[in-house]
Amino acid sequence: MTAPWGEWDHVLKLDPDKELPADVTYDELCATGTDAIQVGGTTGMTADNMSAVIDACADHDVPLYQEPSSPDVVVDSPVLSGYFIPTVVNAGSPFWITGAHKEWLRMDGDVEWDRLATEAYIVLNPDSDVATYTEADCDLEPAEVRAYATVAERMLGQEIVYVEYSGTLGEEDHVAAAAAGLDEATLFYGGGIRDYDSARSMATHADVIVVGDLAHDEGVEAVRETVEGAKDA
Ligand code: 1GP
Repeated sequence: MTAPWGEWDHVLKLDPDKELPADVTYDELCATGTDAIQVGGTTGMTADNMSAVIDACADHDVPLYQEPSSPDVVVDSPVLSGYFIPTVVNAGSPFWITGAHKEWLRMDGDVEWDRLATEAYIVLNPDSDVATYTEADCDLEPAEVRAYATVAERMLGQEIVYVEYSGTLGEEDHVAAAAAGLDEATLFYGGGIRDYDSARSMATHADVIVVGDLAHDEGVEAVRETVEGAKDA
């Protein structure tokens, strides 16, 4: 059976620590045509602010996933379709590879495994919060990105590989290299998608485009354009 994300082109990632523009509602963002909403962020995450965004999106039939950045912010909610559990394969600190996961399982012995999807990040923007936090080695050649993608899929059994340029548009040859390293995992790309063209070009390499800051900076129409770009690729 194909995983749901195997059918997706576009994901909207909403950061509970960031405001929406004054005239924008979560309802409108859920109705942009995006295939799924992911609730997550790197800094300022709490179970309360995560829950507020999850609840605000609950009445829509777009699939809703939480991406917890640490064990203490996992929200147990029936309105969630599931959870994306991130691992940063090029992290400098092992905490972000297996340490946080070990702490989570130590704290919560009753994990619903069939609601979890594993997601291997390759973090490539050295100026991003996620790179700083995880002490990621972002200085990678395309061949190294390709090898990391294969390690994630073949050796770590990850269902999703996520090339992450959070905050800036990435190098297409690095995204293409990740795609070349995968057979079965779904390739997500995120970072600096601001319009139709950037969505469309990254979607020629990645299976799924993730759009984040644009929703918080520009609002509904801009997000809708990226949905069109991702779907047209
Ligand atoms: C962040 O990859 C996502 O985790 C999206 O990045 O905020 O730059 O769109 P942007």
